[in-house]
Amino acid sequence: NRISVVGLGYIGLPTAAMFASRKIHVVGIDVSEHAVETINQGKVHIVEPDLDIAVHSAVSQGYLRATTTPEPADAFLIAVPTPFKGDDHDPDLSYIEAACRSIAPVLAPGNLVVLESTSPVGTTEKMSAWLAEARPDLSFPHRSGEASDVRVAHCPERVLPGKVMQELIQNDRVIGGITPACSDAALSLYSLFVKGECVVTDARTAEMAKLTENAFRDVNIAFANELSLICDRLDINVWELIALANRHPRVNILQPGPGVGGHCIAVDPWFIVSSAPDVSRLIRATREVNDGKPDWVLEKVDAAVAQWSMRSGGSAGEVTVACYGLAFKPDIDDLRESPALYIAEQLQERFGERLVVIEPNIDGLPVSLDRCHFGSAADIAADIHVLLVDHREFKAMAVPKGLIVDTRGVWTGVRGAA
Ligand code: SAJ
Repeated sequence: NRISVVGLGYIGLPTAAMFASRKIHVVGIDVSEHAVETINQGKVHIVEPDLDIAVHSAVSQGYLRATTTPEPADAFLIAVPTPFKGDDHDPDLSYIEAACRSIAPVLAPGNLVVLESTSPVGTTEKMSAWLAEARPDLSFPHRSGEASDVRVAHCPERVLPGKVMQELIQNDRVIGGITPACSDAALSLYSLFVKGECVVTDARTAEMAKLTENAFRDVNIAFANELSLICDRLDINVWELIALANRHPRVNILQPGPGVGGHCIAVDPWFIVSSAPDVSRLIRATREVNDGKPDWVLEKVDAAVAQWSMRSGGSAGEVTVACYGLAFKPDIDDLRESPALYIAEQLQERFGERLVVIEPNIDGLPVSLDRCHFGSAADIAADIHVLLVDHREFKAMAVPKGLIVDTRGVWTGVRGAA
C-alpha cells in the first residue's frame, strides 16, 4: 500500500511521517521545491517538537520521499491551506481545487481521497465534483450513496501546535465519508496509526464539527476578553474574578489575553459565518470582540504614557517601553497571526528606538521590527512594561519596576487563586 500526502506543512508533514513510521510507503507532494529538497535530506522546514526525528528516520529508512509531481497511490490525503479570499472573510478554496486537479490524472479505481484541511461545509462534495470533472472516465461519490470507483472523505485534523506528534496518535478522529463506503475506507486508513477512537459521520457533519470546535474555543476566549474590558472599567481584577467564578462546579472560564492568534481559531469561525451569515450572530460578535482586543491593549499603553507624563513631568517623546513576548501563545516560537506581534509593530510606530522587545524563543527580531531593540528579560529598564505572552521566563522573573500593562495576568494576576 502506498499513501500520498498533498501539502507538506504543519499538518501534512507530521501525518506523512506518522504513516511512514508504521512502515507504509509515503510519497509527499508539495509545490515548494525548498520543502521537497529539505525533506528528502531527512530534515524539516517547520518547527514542531519530535517532528525532525520522525522525518529523519522515515526518510533514512526509505518510507518517506517528497516530490513536486503527483504519482499513483492507493490513498491521497489533502492537507493544504484554506485561507481567506482577499480582504473579506470568505474562504479561498483554490489550494484545495489545485490539489484535486493535480492528483486527478493519477487516480485509479479503488483509490481513496481524504480532505484534511479545515474547510467550509460542502467542500468535500465540491472536491468530489472537481475530481469528477477532471476524470470523466471514473465515477466519484455523491450524497445519494451509490457505489463509486473512487472514495472521498473528510477527516479534519485537530492537533494542537506544539503537541502534534502526540495528539495525532491520541486524539479521537471524526471521519466523514460522502457515502458510508467512503467512511469505511477512511476508517481503515486512519486505524493504521490513530489510537484514539475514530468516529464515523457524514462529510458535511465532519466539516461542521471541526469548525464548531474552534468556534467554541473562540466564543469562550471572547467571553474572557469581554470580561477583562468590563472589569477594567469597573476597577475589578479580572484574574481574581475568573478564579473565583471558576470555583463554581459548572463554570470554567478561559483566560483573557491580547487577542486570539494562530491560523485556526481566528479564521475557522468565519467559515461558519460566511455560510449562514444571518443566523451566526454570536459567532460573528465573538470574532469582533477578539479581533478588537489588540487595539484596546494599545489604548491601555497610551493611558499608561499619559500617567507616566503626569507623574514624572516627562514628555511622551521621552518615555521608554518594554514589550514582553511576540509569539501567538506561550513557550513557542510561532509568530504567525500573533496579536502580540501586531501590538509590538504598532508600539514601534509610536516609540521607535525607545521600544525594546523581549522574546526568549527567537534569536532575533523579525524585519517588521527593525527600528526597535531586541532585549533580554534580565536587563530591562523601562518606564512602561507591556506583557503580551505568558512565557515561562516572564512568569519566573521579578515584576519589573515602572508602570505595567499586563494582558495575561502574569504580574498583576492573583497567583495560585485559580
Ligand atoms: N487563548 C487565550 N486564552 C485562552 C486560551 C487561548 O487568549 O484561555 C489564545 C492563545 O493565546 C492563542 C489563541 O487563543 O492566541 C489560540 O490558541 P489555542 O491554544 O487555543 O489554539 P491553537 O490555535 O494553537 O490550536 C487550535 C486547537 N483547537 C482547539 O483547542 C479547539 C487545536 O486542537 C486545533 O487542531 C487547531 O486550533 C487547528 O489546527 O484548528
